[in-house]
Amino acid sequence: MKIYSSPVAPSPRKVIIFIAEKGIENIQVKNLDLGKLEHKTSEYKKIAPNSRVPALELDSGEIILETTAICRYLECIYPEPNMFGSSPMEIAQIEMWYSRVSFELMMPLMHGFRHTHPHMSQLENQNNEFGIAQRELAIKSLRHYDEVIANKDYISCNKFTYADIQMVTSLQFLVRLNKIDICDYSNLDSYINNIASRPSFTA
Ligand SMILES: N[C@@H](CCC(=O)N[C@@H](CS)C(=O)NCC(=O)O)C(=O)O
Repeated sequence: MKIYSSPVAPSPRKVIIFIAEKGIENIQVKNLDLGKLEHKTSEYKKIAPNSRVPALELDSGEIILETTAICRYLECIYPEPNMFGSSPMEIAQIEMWYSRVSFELMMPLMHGFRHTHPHMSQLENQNNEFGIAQRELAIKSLRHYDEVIANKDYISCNKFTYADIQMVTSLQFLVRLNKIDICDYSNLDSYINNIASRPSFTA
């Protein structure tokens, strides 16, 4: 198998962390330079018509796009360690936290960055006013999640799951790009440092 990735991009990083947590060894990493628009070439568009990373290419030549779809596929093939839940309640809890973190925390942070940061002007049809409003929403959400994560090591099920990968990679990447200091959210800061000390996060 081959994973199309990019070293600084948070979406493929989630897959790289997931692969490391699972100890999967038969996936070759092919890095693209997004700054040089290597993901916009006609060659890569044959693999990912939406010009996004990650993309997983199977040995059969079949392609899977979307971070979570790729991780779910890998979880089916390599079930241990389990990261999407085992019991019906665990599966629901992890999905719930993954979705909540994505929509309440990651989305406003992402729009705040994509719509205001000068580096994103070549990739995004920017709307500065929208970006500033999203950044304000993100700050409210950070305050809320700082309380949610107080006295918890993991966001869901008292164990490391895909929801933690989503939460920590998003926060690590997007908070500073919104010129927000994570030290102002001490519970989130401790949580991130704890999760990021896992070997998979330096893979
Ligand atoms: N929903 C997609 C998002 C993928 C995505 O947006 N990837 C970014 C890198 S983190 C990308 O390829 N950006 C290129 C661009 O915006 O042109 C997923 O979860 O895989």
